[in-house]
This record gives sequence, C-alpha cells and structure tokens, in this order.
Amino acid sequence: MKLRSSRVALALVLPSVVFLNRDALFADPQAAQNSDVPAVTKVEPPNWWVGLTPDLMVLVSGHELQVTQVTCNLPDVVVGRTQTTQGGAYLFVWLKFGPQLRSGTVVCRARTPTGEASFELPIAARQPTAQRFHGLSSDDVVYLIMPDRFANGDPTNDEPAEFPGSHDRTKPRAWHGGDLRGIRDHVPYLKDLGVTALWLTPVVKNGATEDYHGYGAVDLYAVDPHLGSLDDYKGLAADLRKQRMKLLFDAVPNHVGRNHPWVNQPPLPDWFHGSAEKHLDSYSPIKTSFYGNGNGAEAIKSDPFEALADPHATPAMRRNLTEGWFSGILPDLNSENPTVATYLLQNSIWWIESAGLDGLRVDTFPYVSRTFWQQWHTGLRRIYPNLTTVGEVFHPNPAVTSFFVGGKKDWDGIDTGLSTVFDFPLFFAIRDVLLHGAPAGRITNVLRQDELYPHPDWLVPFFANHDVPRLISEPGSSPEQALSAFALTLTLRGIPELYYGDEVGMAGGGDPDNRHDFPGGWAGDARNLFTPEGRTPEQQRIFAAVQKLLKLRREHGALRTGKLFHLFSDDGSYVFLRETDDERLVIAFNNQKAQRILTIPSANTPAENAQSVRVLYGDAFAAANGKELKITVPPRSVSILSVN
Ligand SMILES: [Ca+2]
Ligand SMILES: [Ca+2]
Repeated sequence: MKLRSSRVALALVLPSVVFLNRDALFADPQAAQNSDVPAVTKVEPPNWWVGLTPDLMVLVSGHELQVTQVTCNLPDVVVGRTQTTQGGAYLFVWLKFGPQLRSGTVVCRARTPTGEASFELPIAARQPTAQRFHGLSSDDVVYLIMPDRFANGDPTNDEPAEFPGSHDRTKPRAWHGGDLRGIRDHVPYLKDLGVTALWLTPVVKNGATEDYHGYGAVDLYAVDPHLGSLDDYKGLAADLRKQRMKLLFDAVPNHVGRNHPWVNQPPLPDWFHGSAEKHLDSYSPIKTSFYGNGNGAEAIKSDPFEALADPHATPAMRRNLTEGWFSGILPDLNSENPTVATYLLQNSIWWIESAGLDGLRVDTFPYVSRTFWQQWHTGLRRIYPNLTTVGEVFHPNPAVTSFFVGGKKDWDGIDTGLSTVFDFPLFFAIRDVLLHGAPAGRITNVLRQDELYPHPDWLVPFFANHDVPRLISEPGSSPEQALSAFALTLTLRGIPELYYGDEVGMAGGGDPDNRHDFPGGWAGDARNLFTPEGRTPEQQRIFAAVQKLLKLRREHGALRTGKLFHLFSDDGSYVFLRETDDERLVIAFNNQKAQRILTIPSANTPAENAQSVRVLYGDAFAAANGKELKITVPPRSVSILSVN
C-alpha cells in the first residue's frame, strides 16, 4: 500500500515512513491540528482482489479529511458514498466494482476545502483457489501454537524498534522472541509428529509489553512485528500447503486491545459498546445459583452463557455478556452497527484471501451478537463455502455449547452459521474423569448429547489449550493420565486439537505457566525437545506414543470417520467401537488404578461374531469368541484393538 497527499511532501517521498509512523501521528494530535491540509495515514483494507466482492468499504485514517468529493481513477471503480467523522480524522468511502474490473492500483482523490489527499488501493487477481479454502474434516488434527513461545527463527525481530523494552525471556508475560519463521523452520517436526493443521493464537499487531498472546490488537491489518511480516505469514501458509497441511487464523471480532487508536478516537461515536470512560463489564450479574449451578464437579467455570441460550431470559440478563468489555478491560466492538460489521467481515476476508486459509478459530464467540454472526458467516460463505469456523464457547454443558453452532435455527430464529465449536463439555469430562475421580461414564454422558449438533463429527475434542493448566501438571496427574487424554481425544469422534508441548510432556500450571517456551526453540537452549536426542526417556516415551496414535489415526479410517458405538461404561472404564465398512476398532479405556478384566457381550452390537482381536496400541490383552469380548485392561490406560 502506498499513501499520498498532494500537499505533504513527506507522504509523497516516503510513504512507508508515514505509514509506520501512524501511531506517532495519533499520539501527537497537536502536530495534526497545526496542519490544515488533508493527509492520509492509513487505508483499511490496504488492498483487495478482483471478483471477490461487488463492493468495498474503505476506512481512511488521517486528518483534515472533511471531503467534498472523492473520485477514483478506474472507470470500474465507482464511489457510492462517503462519510467523514471525528473532525476529519476518518473518512469512509464505499466503492462499487464494475464487472470489467481488472487488477491494478486504484488511486482515489479526496478533495477538501483546504486541499486534496489521495490514497491507493492495489487490486490483484486472486491466486488459484484449488489448493485453498478447503476447510477442516475429521481427517485433520489441529495443533495449537502460541507463536511467541514456540521457536525463535529470527532473533532480529525480538524487540522491534517501535516496542522498546517489550522483549524479556525471564518474564513470563513479556515477549520471548518466538516468531513465524520459527514455526516455518519446524514444519518438518510437525509433519513428522503427524498433525495436519495449525491454529496460531492471533498474529495481528499487539505490540504492548504483555500482549505477546495476541488478544489485544492495535491494528487488525498488520502482523505483529515481533512475529514477522505478512509475507512470513503467507510463507508459512504456503509451506504448510506444500505438506498438505492447513492453517487456522484466530479471529477476535468481539474486541480490540486497550491501546488500539480507536479507543481514544473511535471512527464512529458508537463504534464500541460504551467508551473507555463508561462501559459495561462482561462479568454477568447472574449468580451461578440462578440455574442451580455452583456446586459439584460440574460447577460453572466461566460466565453463565445459559442466559444467552435461555428463551426465558430478559435482555437485561444478556446485556453485560454481549455488550460488556471483556474482563472489564477490552474495548467491545459494536458489531450491531452495520459499518462495524462490514469492517469486521472485510477484515476476516482479507486474512483468509491473503494467506489462503482453511478456517478460523473464533474467540469469545458467545460475547458477540448472534445477528452479527449470522451476517458474518453469510458474507464469508458466499466466497468460501467450505471454510471451517470453530467457536470458543467455554462451557461444560452441550445444551449451551450447541446453541451457538450453526446449521440450525434456534428459538430466536437465528442460524449463527458457525461450523462447529471446541468440545468444552468433553474437555471438562475428560479432566474430571482423569484428574478428579469422576465416573468414566461422564464421557458417555457428553457423547449421548451429540444429537444436539447438526455435525457432531466436526466437533473439536481437546484436553488442553493456552487457557488452562497443562494436564500433566495438575494435582494427581501422571504421564499415564496424559496419555489417556491423548488417546481419548484422538479416537473419539471429531477433529481433535492438541496443545504445543504436551506431546513431549511439557509442564505448567495456569496462565502464564502453561505457556513456556518450547525447549529447543531458541539457540542456546539447554535441551532441544524437537529432537529425540534432546528428550529424556520419559519425554521420548510420551512423544512416541502420541506419534503412534496420530499414525494409527491416519492409517485407520475408522478412527477418523467410523460410526461410534458404546460397548461398555461404568465408573471405572469406557469401551467403545468405531466402525466403517472396512474395519471395526475397539477402544478400551480403564481409569482405575488397578488392572481390570472386562467381559463384554457382543451379541446385538457391531462387535457381533468377532472371532479374533489384534492389539494396535496399548498393553491390553484381548480375545473374542463370537459371543463376547474379553479384554484385560492395564491400570490408567487406553488400548486400541482391531476385531474381526
Ligand atoms: Ca524472533
Ligand atoms: Ca461483545
């Protein structure tokens, strides 16, 4: 993108300098006020594509942009309407594209009473789409990476000049130096491990000292300079495509960071819900006892999203959740405003199209209005019908999580369009069973509610992410429990998600202790857990088991797409079967501290007539005689058996 102003020589000569100094311009309003000539400092989106959308809303930032007329140089680009806001600090330009539009650079001139400014919008032909935008399926396994914490491929970007003092590996909440180059360098490791898709926590520009996690955006159209450049991001996506792997972008339409320039100067008066001075808090006034929760293993561990799914709830019960600032801090975007909604949709399209993405992980999904989600998904699917969107609904109850999934209209008449959700109910069940002595049947109890989802095979089972303590470090845990969690996650239905470092037994408690640097990702690290030689025998044992589970999942369609049947479930064990036309696999989970012999009648089950059993994974002994399966399951274990 290039920026020009007819009366600001600096902008003509050094456009990129002006662009990079945008924050300085915002930070020095006096400098802007002293100048009565119009100037452009930023254009969003910075570029677009031919044939992608029939129109485009451009948000131009700068000063003195009280335009009387905007004209663009290409005949197939028509200015529909314009709107100047904030005393000329912003200019909205709605462009319409004609059918003859070709790639090139649109140059638009904005005339004002005091001069003229111009901006450019490069419009390119789309890349071939055959290898892009496929979406996820149950053939995929997602691997979650925090880019700042995985591998440092480029030490020169550890502390960008515009963010002095942001880098310090000794501080758990500072930037540590990991970057996109580091991830690209380790694609062979990930391929060898056997995962097929990467979910990176947000790569958008955050910058602030403690915003290494990416959830405090200050610029929704830039890669954070600690992580690299947009070209690095596109390069990673291309590297992954070459390996038939996929990339998910972490989208956060609910909020931006506290340091976003919009907070002090919103493009529209109602760009946010409330203002920095006065806003609601996402904390819900509803007490857990409202729905009889608050005690026992299923105690609510997040905001009570029940009120959002409850047809009897009043608007007042929902308002803090959808309009409050997250944690009382993060500026909440007013996506009910059509202009904000258009900005957010175009921003998502821009990232998807720029990198050829297969899906989006969608942050804080319940905190945004369902009407917005419906429109956003409609806009995305018009271009990317197969794109997968996975919503974060941090709640243990499938009746609540399924409310947010699309493919069905709920009581409010709204189909959110969301492809699927992370299986938080299964996450809570797996942790409660493995760590807190809950009955193994809790897992069965979650699975029986799959009928609530239009596509249960798209659910994303997981046992760990960046927001919860690492399972292996929880009180009462062990490598055996961690391996049981891996085996269940990788053999139950859905599209599993794994968290970086768990495959080598990385330790860590709650945030930020669960976000340590992957050992070996930095030059000079004492150990390199990316290589077998760098791992302890215990770490290698875990890695080898996870790698084998992923290999079995690749080799056995039943583990990916097989129909799931319960064979046995009680307090201590759960045995299930996954069946395709070609094979029958039995997965036997024993959560007890002692070995167990399970005798399971096979009549009237898909295991009927099984005469032989072969152990594919684990240390079980098993036999079949056509009438029953007899499985000796070791303590705290999962085994995978092929029956014939
Ligand atoms: Ca770096
Ligand atoms: Ca919100």
